[in-house]
Amino acid sequence: MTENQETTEVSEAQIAVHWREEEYIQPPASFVAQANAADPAILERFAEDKFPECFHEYADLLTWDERWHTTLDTSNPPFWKWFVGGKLNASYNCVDRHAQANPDKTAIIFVAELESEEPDHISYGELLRRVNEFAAVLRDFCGLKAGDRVTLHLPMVSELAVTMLACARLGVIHSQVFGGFSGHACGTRIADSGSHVLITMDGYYRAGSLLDHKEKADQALEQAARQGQEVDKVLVWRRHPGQYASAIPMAAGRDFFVDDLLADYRGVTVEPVSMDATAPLFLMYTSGTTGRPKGCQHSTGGYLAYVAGTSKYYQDIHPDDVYWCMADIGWITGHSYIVYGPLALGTTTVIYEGVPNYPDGGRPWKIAEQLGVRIFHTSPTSIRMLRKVGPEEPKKYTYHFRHMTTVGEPIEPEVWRWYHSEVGKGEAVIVDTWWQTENGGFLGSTLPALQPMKPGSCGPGVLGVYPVIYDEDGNEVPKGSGRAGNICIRNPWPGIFQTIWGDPERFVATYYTKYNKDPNSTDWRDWPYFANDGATQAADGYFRILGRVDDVINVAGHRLGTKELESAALTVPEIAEAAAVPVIDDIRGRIVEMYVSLKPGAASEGVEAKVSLAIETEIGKIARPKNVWVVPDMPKTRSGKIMRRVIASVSNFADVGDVTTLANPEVVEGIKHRVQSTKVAKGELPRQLSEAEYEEIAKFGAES
Ligand code: 6R9
Repeated sequence: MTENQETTEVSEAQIAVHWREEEYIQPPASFVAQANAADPAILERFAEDKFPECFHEYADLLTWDERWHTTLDTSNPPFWKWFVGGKLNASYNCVDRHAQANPDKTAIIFVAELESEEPDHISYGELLRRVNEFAAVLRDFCGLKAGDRVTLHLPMVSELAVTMLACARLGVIHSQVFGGFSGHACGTRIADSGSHVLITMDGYYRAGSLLDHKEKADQALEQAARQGQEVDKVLVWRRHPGQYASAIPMAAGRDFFVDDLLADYRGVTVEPVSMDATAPLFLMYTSGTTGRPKGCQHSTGGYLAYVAGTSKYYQDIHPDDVYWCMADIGWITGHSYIVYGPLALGTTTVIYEGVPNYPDGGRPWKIAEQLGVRIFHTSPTSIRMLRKVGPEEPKKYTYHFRHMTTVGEPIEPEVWRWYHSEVGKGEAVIVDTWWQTENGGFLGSTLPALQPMKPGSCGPGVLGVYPVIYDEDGNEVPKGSGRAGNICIRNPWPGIFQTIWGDPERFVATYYTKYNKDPNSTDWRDWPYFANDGATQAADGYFRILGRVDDVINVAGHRLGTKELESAALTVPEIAEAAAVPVIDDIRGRIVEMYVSLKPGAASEGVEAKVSLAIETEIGKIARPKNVWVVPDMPKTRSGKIMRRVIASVSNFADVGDVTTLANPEVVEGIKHRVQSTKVAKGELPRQLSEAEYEEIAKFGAES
């Protein structure tokens, strides 16, 4: 590692960054007046010299059976332990204590996709009853106990939250696999976690139809068995108790309807098991660019404290709010900011079953109006989609958001402004929250009443989290330098995952080895967390996330971030979504190719030229795309992230790989046909890719 920061050589981590500075936007006075974090003294309380004790403020939001004796134990780096000696139960904290204080208050509002089904308001008292009874099934019928793992493969229904909380009540480690994932993907995760019980549902509504979900359970069990894992019991919730939505028969002695089982456990109560703060609460699998999915293991005390604290200060949740996060509980965002954070604070959280545009692009705003939602949380991809299918829809409804969140990928300033002015009606603050499955909760965000918004930037590190940007050699990239590098977190925080389930070496190698200063040190300062994201930091300390470090296109030695290319494309008014991918080029190494989709009704005439010009103007000639493909829809993951590796493969005539986990696998063939036949006609014939090139394309911007 070199001390010299004035090096004239451009290192690998330094991406040419062409972002323009955006303007600040101040929160409305009405927001500031009521915000949970309105006094700047909070920044002092979480200043670096107060670390790690500053996090007592988060832990004190919870009810502990026993208080911790050590806030942060660093004796076995980087396996940090938070609140050691403390004991608590997550289900008690999310349910019992609110049910005792306020039994009739609504905990969950379940909104079915079909509008003919009335929203189900579940009070804290009712939730407590449901959680107890299902915990009794898990304990007495399934024989589950603290430390066992259970795989959940559930859609967006209130039963998912009940199941998670029932597991937590027993100290059983839940591993929810996103409902949209295949049986195969579920089976792999069953095997990896060593689950003997699978909890699923017969069917659920998506885009207007009742999908058969139970069929995936049978596929999952076959796959798990191939990997040596036998499952003894499959518990099947029924979307409509008493009816069966699946064509797949129930296997006698193995598959059980939950509503049948519950009949034997009416009114049974289960004492919450007092768990060590460091006991695992759940696993959440995330996919990296290579290798098998990583089971991120999250702790009980540190995690719950962290999501409660960040929900309070960053989501500005008050107990009397109706709060709606439109993510899926099958992703970390849903675990932290639909279930655990909001319920720990005793608020009302909305669970919506379906797609945002069913039956039309006004549905979210209609739900918001009906339920009186004040805090709304979603992703750039949903915002772009809703802007595309219903730009005028928000105006038609009389909801009033006070606070809005964006999470999951960088948001283009153009899209941010639509979110702010149209969805938020100029009345709501926005937090752009940067974090990862591994992190438990937010890492980068503005504190909404105290730090102004800046479109496209997530803001500074959150309270008690100290990010830094390093170049490839571990030199700090100074703020305001205009250079990008690898964003790291200098210190541990309570929400950080404990390990990768069953693979501690990979945990260390993926996140800590790169910037570790001394493998023998037990000082956390020697163990920065490497987030695997690229970023820049403006002079004001705000970070702008460029995406995964491998989302970079190197054109003749100029490293271009996909996000800046896409942002430039989005300045063209007709464009709804844009994705940049590399094409192997013998002269320039890589060249940029753009895929764009249009807003409804927008004329496609001349769009290619406009996109090229926008990129040339915003970034430079070097970035000018070889082709701009106008496509009806981008291939996307179920969590809405554009699968750049799929279109990159199309552009390079490489195998598109497994597309079964896509939300819309059907779009791929059409895109492929159009792009490749046009290229052949233009004489842009492919050449054989080398193995390394092939791998680069096949994993370009890989997400899942
Ligand atoms: C919470 C979540 C993590 C990756 C992360 C980064 C990207 C998330 C972002 C963002 C820019 C934001 N990401 N939030 N990029 N701005 N506000 O999304 O977790 O599914 O694990 O994804 O998403 O690249 O590394 P996960």
